[in-house]
Amino acid sequence: MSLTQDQLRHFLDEGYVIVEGALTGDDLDPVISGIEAFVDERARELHREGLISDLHETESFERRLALITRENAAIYDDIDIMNMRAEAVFRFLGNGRMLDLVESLVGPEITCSPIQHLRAKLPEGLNSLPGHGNGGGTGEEDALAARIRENVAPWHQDAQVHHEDADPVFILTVWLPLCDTDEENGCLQIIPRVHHSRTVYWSEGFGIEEGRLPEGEVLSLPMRKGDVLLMHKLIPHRSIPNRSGTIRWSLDLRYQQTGLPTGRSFYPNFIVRSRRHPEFVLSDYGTWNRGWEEALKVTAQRPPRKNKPTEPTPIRIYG
Ligand SMILES: O=C(O)CCC(=O)C(=O)O
Repeated sequence: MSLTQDQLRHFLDEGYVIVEGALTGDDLDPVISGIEAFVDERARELHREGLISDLHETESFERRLALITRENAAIYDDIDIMNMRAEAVFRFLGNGRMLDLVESLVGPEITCSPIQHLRAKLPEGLNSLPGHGNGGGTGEEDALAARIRENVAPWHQDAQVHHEDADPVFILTVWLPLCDTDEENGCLQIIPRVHHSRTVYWSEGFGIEEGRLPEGEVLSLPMRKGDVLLMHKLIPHRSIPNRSGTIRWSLDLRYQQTGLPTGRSFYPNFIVRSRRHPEFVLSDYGTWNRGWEEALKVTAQRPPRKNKPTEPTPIRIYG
């Protein structure tokens, strides 16, 4: 379903809208099964190689990877979309129900941006969760604590995460949890309405220090599995620590009008919907998979943006 007039108005006024219950088990279960299969296969490899002592195979989707990561972070390190490259996730990037919402804002010619992440947001207290294997007060424990801290996104606008060529492009963020999320397990927080000022609030290049945040109320966005958040790229947002005992799984994807720069020219984008040229829609998983494989061979580390202002920058966005 397209956005309703009220939802459209909410997005235009507030810079975001949550569409409750937009997705069902039919949409999300294959994604979760794809991730579970990846975790299971890799866990068995690590176990065979003696790198983990317990498969944790009876644990839930929200706990298993956390317990494995406590012993060995190799699977966690590869969990992001472009590293894992699960076919189920590729299929989901073109999910019709999600794209109907996206089309309301981006139009009928839609490209999937390579700025896309699967996040397994680990529990802050992972080392003290009951169960087998932990960092044991060693350097490994410190490394794990550092990984958990990295997983808490600081205040930023998504306009800060792409290169200069996409500054004028309207890129829509689509954020969705794969489990219910709230303030306990690290939901998103945003400052609504900031997009009206058409400014990127840089601090030392990326992120926004608390003292430099634009004024406005901070809203926590608890969401249920199946809800979808659509967000303007100028809305400041962050995620808060995960104080629960389970992983907060989520996807953050970006879509834009076809033919415009993505701000990540070195990584593959692809057409997910075209009313004018449906034959250009990429439905071949192998092409997508190889595209990322080749791109990551050439550019394993994303090069930083050259022009990283430290002062707020007025911005003109077309479309
Ligand atoms: O999911 C999170 O924890 C952070 C997501 C985020 O910052 C983003 O989508 O830009």
